[in-house]
Amino acid sequence: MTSDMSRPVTDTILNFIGGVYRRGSDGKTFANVNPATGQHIGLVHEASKADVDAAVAAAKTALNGPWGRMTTAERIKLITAVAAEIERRSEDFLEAEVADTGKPRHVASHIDIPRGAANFRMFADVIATMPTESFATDTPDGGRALNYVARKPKGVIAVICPWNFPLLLMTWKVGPALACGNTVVVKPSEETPRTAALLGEVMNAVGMPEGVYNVVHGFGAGSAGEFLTSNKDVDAITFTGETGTGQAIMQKAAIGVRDVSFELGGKNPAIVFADADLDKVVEGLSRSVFLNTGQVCLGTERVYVERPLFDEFIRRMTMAAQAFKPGAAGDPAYLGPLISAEHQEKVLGYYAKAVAEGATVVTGGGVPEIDGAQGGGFYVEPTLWTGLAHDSTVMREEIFGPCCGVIPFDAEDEAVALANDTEYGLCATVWTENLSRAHRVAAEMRVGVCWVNCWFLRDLRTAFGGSGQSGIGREGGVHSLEFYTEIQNICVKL
Ligand code: NAD
Ligand code: 6OD
Repeated sequence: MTSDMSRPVTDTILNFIGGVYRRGSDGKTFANVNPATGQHIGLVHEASKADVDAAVAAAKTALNGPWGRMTTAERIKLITAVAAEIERRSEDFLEAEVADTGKPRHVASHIDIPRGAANFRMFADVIATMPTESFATDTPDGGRALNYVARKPKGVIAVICPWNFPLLLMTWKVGPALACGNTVVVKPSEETPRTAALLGEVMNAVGMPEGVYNVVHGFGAGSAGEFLTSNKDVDAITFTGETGTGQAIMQKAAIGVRDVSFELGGKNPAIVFADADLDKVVEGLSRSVFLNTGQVCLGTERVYVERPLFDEFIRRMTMAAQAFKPGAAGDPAYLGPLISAEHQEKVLGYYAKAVAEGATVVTGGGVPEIDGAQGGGFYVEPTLWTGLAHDSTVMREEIFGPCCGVIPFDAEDEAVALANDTEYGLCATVWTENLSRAHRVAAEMRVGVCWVNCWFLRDLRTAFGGSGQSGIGREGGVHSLEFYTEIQNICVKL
């Protein structure tokens, strides 16, 4: 294996193993593409099986080395320093994230990068204040025993990430994993390797012991993703991505009966009641449908609107959709590209399917005309459909694009039944000014998260995750500690 200390986020994107940047040992590379232009902007060095095994070995060694011997206070200090260093280098992270995803700078600077830092700081705080359980137990001989809980790191955690919020979703796992004393091997998406690589520089800058944080680049099956999940020294796997990929990873996790935490796909509904404040609804849904060009697992792709509000809702949402300008880089109303040509083709396939299934295309439905360098980018128009049957393909399958189908309803129980009629269960939004109805309907939603009169309003202490095929387990606040620690009960006879 050759080592190379050159910057990982220029045109050469390297693996980070045992504190050192490395090319892949078998010399394979793949192109890094800017989705806003379609241009090749870098070369990613793919990790071989030997490289992935070396990363896991480095992570295992670190567990038994200085990292494993540190006090919680020492670890918290380092993790807090990571947060501060991300903030100090926020412009570098911003540049890296925008280059990989093509997303508007204002999205990355308001969401992705600040959350990258917050994910470390928040879990350092959680671990610092976490109580443990204890019981005074009566014993059969009339004496007493003390039962208490010791929380230990689980070991080497594999962190497998998607491309839509690369730094945010990666650090959402790495922050708590490190706070709990584990070490990690991260496999970022092949589409978005830069911020994971850049985080290696941050780790070295703050003096994180080598091997605590490792990054291997590559693809899924037959590549770094599968090499990582197949390595028996990986103690647990945390994954964010498609439900089908989760199923493949679960099969690997079964070998050695390893624990998994999964955040998967969704087909999230919104229910809009006639008593809702339409200004709030349009503001909220134009974010939940179009933010990040619809590439948000929490995004809304099904909207059920109470009939008296339906026409006005469509009129207002159409104006909101048309206000987005695909490709106008720098503008606050800029709608970025989809992540790849392949994803653009998939989304356009659904656009065609919607028409074939009888949809009325209220607005959008195609590829925008864009001049200049961005003409080569992977853009689609923000799109609204009416007239679709509830059981049409487009209303059932996750599209992951800037689009939604809108269906009218007449009664509350009808809306609840329609919203819950899905194999997914990630999130829902409910829009009403009626307080009793808000609580009643929210409680009936079969989802991990239900937002009322808002969307993607995050408090990192809350349980986050999906029901049904949207995931396994919950992360966030103390819930993350359930996954990233092994609980031991110690019983002391007094
Ligand atoms: P994906 O499942 O295609 O890929 C995710 C990661 O898994 C990538 O790093 C990929 O290389 C890796 N991978 C693929 N096959 C693998 C295999 N067999 N073994 C090991 N690793 C493998 O997902 P994506 O296209 O990157 O992301 C979009 C999907 O992610 C959407 O379905 C979206 O809903 C979901 N998502 C869910 C959440 C959530 O919180 N629930 C958040 C973001 C994205
Ligand atoms: O905010 C989070 O913690 C989180 N996991 C967001 C997921 C976004 C999906 O695209």
